[in-house]
Amino acid sequence: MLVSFQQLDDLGVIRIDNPPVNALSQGVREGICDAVKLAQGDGTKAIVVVCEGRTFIAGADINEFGKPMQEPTLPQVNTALESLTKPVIAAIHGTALGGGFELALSCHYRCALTSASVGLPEVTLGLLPGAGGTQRLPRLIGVKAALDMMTTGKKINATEALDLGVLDRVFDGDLTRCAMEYARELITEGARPRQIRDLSIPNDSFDKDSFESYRGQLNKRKRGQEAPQKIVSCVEAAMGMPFKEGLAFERSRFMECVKSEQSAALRHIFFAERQAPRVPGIDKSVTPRVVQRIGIIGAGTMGGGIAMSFANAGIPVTLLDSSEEGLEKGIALIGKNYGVSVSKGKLSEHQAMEREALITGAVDYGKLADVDLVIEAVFESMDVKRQVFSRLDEVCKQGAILATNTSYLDVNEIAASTSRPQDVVGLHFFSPANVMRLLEVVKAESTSDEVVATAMALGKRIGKVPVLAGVCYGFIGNRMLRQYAREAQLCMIEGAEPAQIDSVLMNFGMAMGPLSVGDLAGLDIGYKARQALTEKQKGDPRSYCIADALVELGRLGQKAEAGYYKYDPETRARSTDPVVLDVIREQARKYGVQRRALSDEEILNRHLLALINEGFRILDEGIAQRAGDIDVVYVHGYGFPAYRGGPMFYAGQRGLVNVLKEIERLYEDTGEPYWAPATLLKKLVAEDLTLNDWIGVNG
Ligand code: 3H9
Repeated sequence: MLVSFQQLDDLGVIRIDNPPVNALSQGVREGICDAVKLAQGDGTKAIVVVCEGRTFIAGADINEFGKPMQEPTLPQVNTALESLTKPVIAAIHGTALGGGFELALSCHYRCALTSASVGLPEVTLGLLPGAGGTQRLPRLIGVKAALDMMTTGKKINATEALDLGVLDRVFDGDLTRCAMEYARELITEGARPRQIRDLSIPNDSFDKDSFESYRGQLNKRKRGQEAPQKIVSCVEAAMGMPFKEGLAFERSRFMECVKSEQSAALRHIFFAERQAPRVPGIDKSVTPRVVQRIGIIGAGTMGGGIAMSFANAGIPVTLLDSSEEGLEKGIALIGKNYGVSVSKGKLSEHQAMEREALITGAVDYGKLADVDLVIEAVFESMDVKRQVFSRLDEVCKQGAILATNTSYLDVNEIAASTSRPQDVVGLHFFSPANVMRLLEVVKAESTSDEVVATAMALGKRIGKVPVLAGVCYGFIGNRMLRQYAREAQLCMIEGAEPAQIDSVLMNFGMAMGPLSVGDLAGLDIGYKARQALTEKQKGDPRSYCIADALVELGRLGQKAEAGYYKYDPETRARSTDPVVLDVIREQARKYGVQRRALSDEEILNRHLLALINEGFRILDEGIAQRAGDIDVVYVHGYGFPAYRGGPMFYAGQRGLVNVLKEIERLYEDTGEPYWAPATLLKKLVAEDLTLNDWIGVNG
């Protein structure tokens, strides 16, 4: 039974039981309405609302969005609860999120376990709180605090909620018992139903200018997103309209959001993230290995960041470097990074110390004898990697997993340098590794299912989104990036300035433009990698000649204060550099490229279509398990705007027929093999299928 009502002496208990997270499906909403009717009619003096399982209600049922809405709606449920004529107390454990928190706000009193938290994460789904949250929360805690909670979507813990006045009581122990005691206390005191809708927001708490400036900040913080601005409008309405009208205003903005492409995209990412760690081919009987201690080889920026990821999850790490000096530098950088987190208030001194203490330095491979999993993060050279892995093969215990953080190299070849290729896997972290959520788990030919299952489980344990990838040059993310980066170079040599290219992609919503990314990472990295390739492997010289010429001029990017842009040494502000424009023109002359003006539309299309076409190939070859995995890779590893759902979802939104037509046109215009439309894309269009249909067919 999804919802039950029970009378216990003078108290009524509404109990919700809809695993896994008590989402407010239609059945739950109906059940609550029925329970409210019973509660109103019986002889009880107060009503307690509790949930079974691991959490209070985690929100509306996200699966229902995009389908026809069924009554009773959540605002109707909340109005019914709020209108009860005896005190209603929400008893919260786990997380009361979204519609779940809004339901709690419709109760007259709120109590919670100290371990609980509350929040309105709708904005992360391209939505706004649509069941009275935008109207009730500002009445309860004031405009600024309510706006901050709703536009960031961040949860607050029970103590903060108590301080803000969101909760009336917190306790440890048995929640239902404590909540019932609290309810009896309220009855004894003669407490009345306390409806938030009757509270008023002081008129002077936020004026027109404050709203304008808040909107301006949001334009930067939530660039391109519609829901945050609508949240501000709803709160303005809460200040200017009677409650009922405010609710109607909120409802219509909410419905606009539900129907928006942005929300569809963010909901797609929500489910894709949760699906990504699942590997259908692995038998259910396969259990992940126990991982208690990690070894990391290479104390550089990457190795240090990986070490922090594990320490942050409470897992001890042995960080090994080939030199004492390298190790000291690496450990010092980790200390500095934790220091920054403390100074920003993200960690307490104590937490930072605890985490640092979990990382032990070593220069002797013997110290890795007992680790359960070791990750190599050394220089990107097959010779070096092979040496490291044969050494690991000698020192690591049987059953230890040997992982490489390589970005491009062949994991099969690395595995072959050990006597236990079944235990070798790629664990590709993204820089900065302690921040970026993506983890590509690269399955080589011999990698065992048990090792893949362990890597997926471990990735989740350290808060990453693990995505399975097959072996190929660059796996999923970097293989696609190559196509995208090529278009940036070609657009430049054909006539666009770096600033135009970057601003087109920023306006689309990318976290950074491709050329700014190059400057940040350092242009020497790609340069060095190219030096190791043959002319044939390097491909069309027009796709790297400008980058090479800049490096040869010492323009290595931000660290040299000069790359595609020049950088102010004090402020690091970037500006266009005429020297770069000269370099571009010179390279165009050298390769006989006739320069012309490129439209923003052309630049955007070429970059996105290059990603999409390669994405289809990757899917067809089985390098990625599903289109959603590719989207997760691009959103969490490459700054693709989540509100556009990732490149594959975006392709679907544009219509696969249109995408194919545009790629065919580029192929016709250029004759370049990389613009040959991907076979899978052609097949889907020919059979009038969507990417979802294809996944359905191929499991
Ligand atoms: C809303 O409330 C709108 C209202 O303002 C207005 C309405 C009119 N619905 O994350 P997990 C599934 S918008 C459906 O792995 P955890 C999830 O897909 C909503 N399903 O667990 C997964 O399924 P599966 C606002 C949901 O312990 C399973 O539950 N609320 C929902 O790591 C376990 O999830 C939110 O945005 C849902 N609402 O984290 C909260 N939530 O096993 C979204 C979860 O088949 N949820 N599922 O893959 C969360 O943030 C996390 O799930 C939570 C638990 C913190 C609750």
